Amino acid sequence: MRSLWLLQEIGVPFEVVEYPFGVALRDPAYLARSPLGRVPLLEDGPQDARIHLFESGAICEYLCEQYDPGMLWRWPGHVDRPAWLQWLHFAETMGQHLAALTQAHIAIRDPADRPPMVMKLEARRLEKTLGVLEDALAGRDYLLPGGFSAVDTGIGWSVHVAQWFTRLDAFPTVAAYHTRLRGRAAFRAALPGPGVETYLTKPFYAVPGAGS
Ligand SMILES: N[C@@H](CCC(=O)N[C@@H](CS)C(=O)NCC(=O)O)C(=O)O
Repeated sequence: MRSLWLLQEIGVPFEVVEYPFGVALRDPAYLARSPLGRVPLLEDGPQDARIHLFESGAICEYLCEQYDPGMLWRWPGHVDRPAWLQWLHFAETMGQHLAALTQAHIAIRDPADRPPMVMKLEARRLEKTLGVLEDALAGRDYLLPGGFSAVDTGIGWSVHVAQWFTRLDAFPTVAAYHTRLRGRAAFRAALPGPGVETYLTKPFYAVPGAGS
């Protein structure tokens, strides 16, 4: 989703090929291009010089370098370059906690096998990352002083998914940032359309025994 959102923000034409979680991602032809069998996978360039990228942070940087006219990227030497890199990779730190929570609450099918301690710990660690954002966003609309950039798609998507596992009300500045991001036409254009199956089927995933 963060790659789709960025593509929409850049405005470059693209084609989406959907691979449902499960056997489609274990197909040898797919694994030859994305060896962990995960999404996203970006393919670009002519057939005789095709590139394949299977890490969303790398996809973000590549798309900015190749296609952004200068609004979303902060290139080497730019005054905001260090902060741009910081948030580009912090999105993956958040993604690790979201992946652990998704695994514990959703991917493990049998509730008896789900690990409440992991859910609790990862929710707390996710909240720590939201606390970092709460401070970083104080007094500004987006992560960088120069305004909206590609790193807001990476971090913004993590914030968006975080609301399924923790209450954003505890982080009012982050909640306002989330509202601001959701108002962007490119964000809305990237969301799954009606009828598309997503894995987040409940309104909220509470730790069992910890209330809602
Ligand atoms: N660090 C990778 C994470 C990729 C990843 O874990 N993707 C998930 C979906 S968000 C996936 O494909 N999961 C399917 C699986 O693990 O089988 C990235 O940011 O691209």
